[in-house]
Order: sequence, then C-alpha cells, then structure tokens
Amino acid sequence: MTVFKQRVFSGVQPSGNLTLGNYLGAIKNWVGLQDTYETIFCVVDLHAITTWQDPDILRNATREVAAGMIASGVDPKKSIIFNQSQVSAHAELAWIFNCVARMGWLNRMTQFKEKAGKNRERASVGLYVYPDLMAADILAYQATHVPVGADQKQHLELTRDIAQKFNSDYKVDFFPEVEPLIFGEATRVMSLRDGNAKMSKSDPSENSRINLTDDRDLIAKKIRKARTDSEPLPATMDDLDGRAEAKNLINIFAALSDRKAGEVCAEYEGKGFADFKRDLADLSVEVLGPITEEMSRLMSEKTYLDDILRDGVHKADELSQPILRQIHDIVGFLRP
Ligand code: AQP
Repeated sequence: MTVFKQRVFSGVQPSGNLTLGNYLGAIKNWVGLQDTYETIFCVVDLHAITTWQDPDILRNATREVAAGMIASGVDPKKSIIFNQSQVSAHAELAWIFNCVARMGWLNRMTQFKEKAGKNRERASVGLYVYPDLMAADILAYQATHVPVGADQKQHLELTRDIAQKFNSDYKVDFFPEVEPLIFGEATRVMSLRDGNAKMSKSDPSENSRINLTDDRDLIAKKIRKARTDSEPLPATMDDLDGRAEAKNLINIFAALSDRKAGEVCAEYEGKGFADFKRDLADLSVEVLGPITEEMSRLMSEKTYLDDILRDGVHKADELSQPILRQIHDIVGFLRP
C-alpha cells in the first residue's frame, strides 16, 4: 500500500467578500494545521467564474481573499498560498475527472441544485462540474486532509468516489483516500437574518452576514440587528431545538471564544438577547477587528500580496507537475 505524505489542501472562492462563515468554518481552522501538515491554501478563482464575476472585481477579490487568509494567521512562510487559475494542473486534471465522474453522481449534488435553483437550464456547465474541479484541486497534490465547512461534505465524498474509481479503473493505488476535517463549534454558520439559510458571500442581504471587510462599528451593528426570538436562553443546546437563530448566535459565540456551545448557553441561562447580543458584539469586535484591520492594511500592499501569490504559484506548480505527469502515464497519454 502506498504511504502518502500528510498534506492539507483547502480553498476559498473570490466570489465576494469573505464572511464570518468562511472564517469560522474554514480559515480559522487552517491556522492550527500549519505546524502539523504540509499546507496548501488556494484562492479558487476558476471556481468563482462558475457564476458571473466582473473581471476587475474578481482581480480585487483574489487579492482580498489572500489578504484575509494572511490576516487570519495563515503564514506564507509555512503554507503555500496561490490562485488556482495560474497552476494549470487544476484545470487539466479536472478534465480527466470529468471523464471519470458519472452524470448520476453529479446529479445528486445539493449545492448545484441550490445554486442553480429554478434556473437550472441557464446555469453554467462549470457550475455543474464544480465538484470535479474541486476533486482535481485536492488530488493534483495527492492531498490527504481537507479542512472545510460542513456544506462541503458531499463534495468531498464525491472526491473520494472519483479517486476510488480512478484507482480501480486503472488498477493503481495512486490517489489517497481524502479525509475531510470538519471541526470547531461553527461548522455551518447561518445567516443573521434567517437561521435556516447558510451565511453566504452571495446573499443579496448585507445584514445577513459579517464581512471581513466590515469595520468594528458595522460588525457590532450587524450583531445587534441579528434576528432572534423573544424567549430567554435555556440551560442546554438541546433546549434550543426549533430556535435556529438563537442556536446560530450561540455557536458563533462559542467558536469566536474557543469554547463549547453548551458552556456558553449555560452561562446565559435565563437571560434575554439584549445582554447576550451586547457581549457577542463586543467579542466579535475584539476577535475580528484586528483581522479586518490587518486585511485592509495588506490590501494597500498589492506588490507584497502579488509576490506571495507568485511564489505560491511556483511552489504549487513544482508539486503538481510531477503528479500530473504520472497521471498522464497512467491514463495513456503519449508524451512524445
Ligand atoms: N456559512 C458557512 N459556515 C461554515 N463554513 C462555511 N464556508 C462557507 N460558508 C460557510 C466554508 O468556507 C470555505 C470556502 O467556501 P467557498 O468560498 O469556496 O464557497 P461556498 O461554500 O459556496 O461559500 P459561500 O460564502 O456560500 O460563497 P458563495 O456565496 O459565492 O457561494 C469552505 O470550506 C466552506 O465550507
């Protein structure tokens, strides 16, 4: 059996402002992995264009996501940080995986159904094969671990299916079995306006999310305006069933303070939301304020950000090209 190097890959789309969901569900968790694994973090601009992106805004958002990662503690000296479109292995391997994945598998992907909505016939083909590109992102590095939010679980299962089918079709032990790393107290941060909808960059309501570009006042204001109910907080998380907005705010509090949700709930037992939201606003400003400020400082240093991305592209190419060449040999592509 092949022993694979313990390697982490993850990414974020530059499809809008980074949200508290991206931070708590993904980026915050990446920071602690840098000392244990070889870590590769990608601004997935090829994924972003599966829905329309204005070119100038996309360029800016690409730097902004890189700045957000670095401001959150991803260290360019420890991790490879780069943008996906500049490393050709991603798109090339995605094509091979388009030929490995089955239509039936992709038809079951709930993210496509949610994002395409009623307008399925008008959705881009790229949006449909998005999970194949995600599998390529990971497997172009033979990555073994992928830290993501809970919404990406199904896509990672598909990555495992693709890897297994490739190995079995070509009778090789080439791709590892990828392990999802879904951890923290906020694996699925919900909208501040609707506790049953995921907090998302592309939600038309600005008040539904906290952006990592919001200043301290705006962060506090959005928390104060977050939708809640009129009941006091109960003693345990189980007693919050059916109160999605309340549950979401407790989970956010717990994740921001590195505590357990149950512990936070018990601390506020019997209190109303006025007290809780005041404390949550203070905590959010304390934790996110320095990140948003550092991010905005980094955005004024475009050359520095571009140098980091260029260096990352070079390193990512060096890792992925030999793997891609082996894949070509396995598939039977002649290299004259
Ligand atoms: N609300 C969330 N809670 C927890 N984790 C989340 N992630 C995203 N939203 C939440 C995690 O962030 C990482 C990067 O996500 P992405 O940008 O690649 O795509 P997404 O999941 O489609 O994020 P958005 O914000 O909803 O983007 P749009 O609106 O453009 O589709 C992933 O690890 C994801 O799990």
